[in-house]
Amino acid sequence: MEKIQNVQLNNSRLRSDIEELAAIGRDPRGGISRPSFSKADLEAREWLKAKIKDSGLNVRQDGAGNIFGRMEGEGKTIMAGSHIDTVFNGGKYDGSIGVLSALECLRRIHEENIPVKRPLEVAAFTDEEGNLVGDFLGSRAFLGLLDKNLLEKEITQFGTPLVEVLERTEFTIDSIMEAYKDRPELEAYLEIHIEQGTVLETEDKPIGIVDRIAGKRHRLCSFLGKASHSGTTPFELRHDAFLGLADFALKCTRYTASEHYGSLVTIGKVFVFPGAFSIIPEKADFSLDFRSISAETLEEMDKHFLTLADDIASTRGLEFRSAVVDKTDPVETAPRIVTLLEELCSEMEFPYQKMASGAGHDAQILASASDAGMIFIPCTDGISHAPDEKIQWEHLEKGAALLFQALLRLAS
Ligand code: HGY
Ligand code: MN
Ligand code: MN
Repeated sequence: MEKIQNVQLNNSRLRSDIEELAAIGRDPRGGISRPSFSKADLEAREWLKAKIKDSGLNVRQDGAGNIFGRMEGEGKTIMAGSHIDTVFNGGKYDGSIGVLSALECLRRIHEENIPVKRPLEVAAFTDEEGNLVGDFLGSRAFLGLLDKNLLEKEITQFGTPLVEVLERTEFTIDSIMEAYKDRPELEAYLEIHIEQGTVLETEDKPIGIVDRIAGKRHRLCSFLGKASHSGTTPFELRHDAFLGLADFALKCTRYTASEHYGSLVTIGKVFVFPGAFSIIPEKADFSLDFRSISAETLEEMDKHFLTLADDIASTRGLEFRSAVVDKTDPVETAPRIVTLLEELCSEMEFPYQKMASGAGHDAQILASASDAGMIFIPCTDGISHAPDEKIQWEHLEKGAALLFQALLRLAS
C-alpha cells in the first residue's frame, strides 16, 4: 500500500466553512432550518457554489439542484459529498461536514498540485432530509430513480404541491427528471457524517466505518372516528380517533422493542381533528417511520402494524387508513471501501469500529451505482436533528484526514 500523503488539510478553514454555513437559516429556537428550496437553502446554495468556484474547481448544478465541484481526470469519477439541507430546527453538522470536508480535501489537492489520475468531485445532494417529497430527492434524481407521475402529483409536507414549491426555484419536474443525463460515471462515493447515535461515544472511538445502512418505511396513517360532545358522550359510546392512535402508538412500540431489537419505530407527526377541547377527536393523522437493517424485518413490521391498526380500529369502532409515502432499502457498503478505510485507520493509528448506520444517507442511494462507503464521527450524546447537535473538532479532523487519504488512494 502506498504511503500516506503527508499533506495536511486546512482544519481551521474547514471549521470556519462549517460555521459560515451554519449562520444561514438560523432558527429562533436555536437550531438551523434550511429545508430544500426554502429561502435559506437557496442562499446556502449560492454560498456553496461560490466556495466551490473560489477553490478552483469546476462548479456545476444539475436539474435537481444537486451541486458539484469537479477536478478533471481520466476514467470513472471518485466522488465525496453529502447534503446541505437540514431538518427543521436541526443541527449544524448533519450533512454539512460531508460536503465541506470533501470540499477541503479537493481544495488541498488543487492547492498542492497533488497528482491524481481519476476525476474527483464534491457533491451536495438536494433534499436528503425528505422535507419535500420523501428522502433523497437529489441523489435519486442523480441516478434516474424517480417516477415522473408520482412527482407531478406529490404534495410536500407543508401541504403545497411540489410543482408550486419549484416555482420559486430554477427547477421543474422535467429538469429533475432529466438530471441523471448529466451524471458522470462513478467508481466510488464516500461520505463522512456524524453518527447520530451513541455507539462511537460509548466505545470511545473517534472513527466509525459503516458496513450497513438501515432501510426505512414511512407511512402516513389515519384513524377515523366520530366527533361528539366531550361532556355528554359516555365512554362506551365514543369512537375516539385519538385513543385509537394512542393505543396503536404504545402497542407498535412495545412490539418492535420486544420482537425486533435494534429496529425502531417513531410517530413524529400527529394532527388531531377537529382539535377542540370539548369535541371527541373524529380524526387522528400521523406519520409512521420505521427502520431496520433487515429488509425482511421491515416487511414483517409493516404487516404487523397494519394488522394491529385494523384490530384496534374494529375494537374501537374506528376506520384505519394508511399509505406508504417513502421507502428505502437497507444496503451494505462496498467491502473494498470498508477494507481501504480499515487499512488507512491502522496506518494512521486511528482507533475505529465497524458499524451499521441507523439513519439513512445519500450513500445508500449512490451504492446502487458506485462503490459507496461512509465514515462516521461521534456526536455528543448521540444528539442529532436537534439544536444541541455537537461534535469534537479533533474527531472531525481525524475523519476528514481519513477521507482525504481515501480519496487520494482511490484517485491515484
Ligand atoms: O431520516 C433519515 O435517516 C435521514 O436523516 N434523512
Ligand atoms: Mn444527514
Ligand atoms: Mn438528517
